This record gives sequence, C-alpha cells and structure tokens, in this order.
Amino acid sequence: MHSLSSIPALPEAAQTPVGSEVYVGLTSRPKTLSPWLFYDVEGSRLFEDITDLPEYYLTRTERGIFSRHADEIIAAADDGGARPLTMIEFGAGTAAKTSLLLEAVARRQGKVDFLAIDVSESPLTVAKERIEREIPSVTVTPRVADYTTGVADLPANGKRRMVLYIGSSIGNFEPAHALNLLRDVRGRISLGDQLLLGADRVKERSVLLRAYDDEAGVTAAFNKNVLVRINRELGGTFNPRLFKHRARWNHEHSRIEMHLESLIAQQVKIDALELDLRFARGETIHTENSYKFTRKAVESMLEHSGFALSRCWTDDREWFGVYLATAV
Ligand code: AVI
Repeated sequence: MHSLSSIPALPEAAQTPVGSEVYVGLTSRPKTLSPWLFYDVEGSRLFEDITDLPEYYLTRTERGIFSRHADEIIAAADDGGARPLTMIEFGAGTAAKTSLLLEAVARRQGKVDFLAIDVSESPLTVAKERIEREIPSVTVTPRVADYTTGVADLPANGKRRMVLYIGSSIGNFEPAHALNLLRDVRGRISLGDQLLLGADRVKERSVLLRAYDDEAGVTAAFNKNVLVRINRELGGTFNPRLFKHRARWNHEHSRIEMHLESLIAQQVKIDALELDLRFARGETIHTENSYKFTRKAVESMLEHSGFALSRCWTDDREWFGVYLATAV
C-alpha cells in the first residue's frame, strides 16, 4: 500500500489509504490502481456474484476439492493425534467454503477453535453466526485486521496451527509481495504448524479469459466500480461508460491482467486530490493481476518462505490446486 503521509504539501485526502493509493497510481505511467480498491460494499457484493458465474470456475472448483477431500486433507495435517488443530483463516470473508474443512476437523477431534481474520467486520459477523449454528462444536473468533500488513499474534493455545489461505487470493499479489506474505505467516507460527494454500492453475488461455470477462458483464461492472468509488469518495468525475473492461493473458508473467481502457481522449478531475488527469484514447488503467501457478511454482514459493509441500489435491481437470505445507 502506498503512503504519502510524510509529504505535507499534498492535499489531506492524498494522505488517507484510499487517497494515497489513487494519487500514486493515477499519476504513475502507465496508470495503475491496486486491486484492494475494488472491495467497497458494492465491490464485495459484485465479487460474491462473480463467484457464482458459470465462467468463474475458481470458487466452485476449490469447493469441489474440499467437498471431496476435506477428511483426507485434515488427516494429512495430523501429527498422529498428539495435538489437536486450531484453525486460522486469512481473508476469511463469510468463510463459506471453510465450513467443509471445519466439519472435517470437528469429526476428527470434536471441539475446534477458528480465528477468522478479515479487513471487514460484517462478513465475519455473518460467518460466526452461521458456523456456530451449523457446527456447534466450532467456536469462531472474528478478528478485523489487514493481513497484508501483518496480523500480530496467531494464538496456538498448545495446539497445532493450521493457517488457511484459500481462494487463490495469493494470486492478486506481485510475486515478491506474495513471498513476503508467506514469510510473514511462517514467522508467526511454529515448526510443524500447517499452511493450506489454494491457488489457481495455469490453463488454456480461452478458459482464463472467459473467467475474467463474462457474458453477463459482472466482472466488467466489478472492474468499473473502482471508478464509481473514486467518484464517490474523492470527488472524481469519471464516466464509467467511457471506459471499457479489458482482460488479457500475460503469458510471460503467467497472469491475467484487468485493465480499464479509455474509449476516447478525455480529462478527468479528482477534486479531493486536486488532480486533473488526461487520458489518451486507448490508454489503460491497470487494475489487477491474477497470477496462475503450476504446481512447481507453488512448491518453489513455499520452499522460499520456510514451508515444505506435504501434499497437493486438485480437481479432475487439474484447474485448481490445494496445497498442504508444513512449517520447517
Ligand atoms: C479475489 N481474487 C482471487 C479474484 C481473482 O480471481 O483474482 C478477484 C477477481 N478479479 C476478477 N474476478 C475475480
């Protein structure tokens, strides 16, 4: 996250998290915006809609892997029954898929503690209410925190921690940042603790492109919502209709890129940031990278962050990977 708090000459709004991100991103060449800006209330709702789209196979496929293999995954994380597991999830949201794993832990050891970490409070409240009603042996502790900037302590209480980082959220970080994130997790847990990582696989280009440019235009609305957010929160004058949603496969970097392309030469003001921006026709704002990983790439990332891959599960088409790793 960019921080401009030490530059006093800039407008006050440029020193808030959203303001500084927008200021730095839109005054850079090429123009960029960070993907975390997508997730205001409307953006989070649109992302939920994306996960139900026929083209967006990621959520469905990972859920399928958990439905089929949850007991096996939890058994593989066991240290011979010496210590029960305590579950921790980064970016838990409403923790919908997580229930499948929590049920498997509950079947194995009875009582389960689940620390659910997310930047927003409301999905955590929903998660706690639902999980404790559906699986009474699970106790959910919600924690509002930004795991990308460090999450303080991860309590063990004499148990073996299992950190869940699922949904291929790791793919929205640049490789160096992703590695730092995993290293930070490793630094907060102990030898023998477990990490369960969900990461989307490299696959045929057309499948990937469809997943990020769906027929119904939900991903386009999700992408353009960042402009609506800037208009509302920072007094921007973006006309979202004058930008086109673009999804591209970048083979060299093994990532899907999302851009917003200016359909005409235009000027846009952002009052709170005292910015007057010019866009050439065809110029883009790069809004997201979604990295796709081979098994080898994940293995190497884990090795470089203090983990050893124990086992990996995938679906019949090998479209998504779930990786169990041990802290070494
Ligand atoms: C949250 N994240 C894993 C999604 C992805 O697939 O990279 C965000 C997303 N962007 C467009 N569609 C979904």
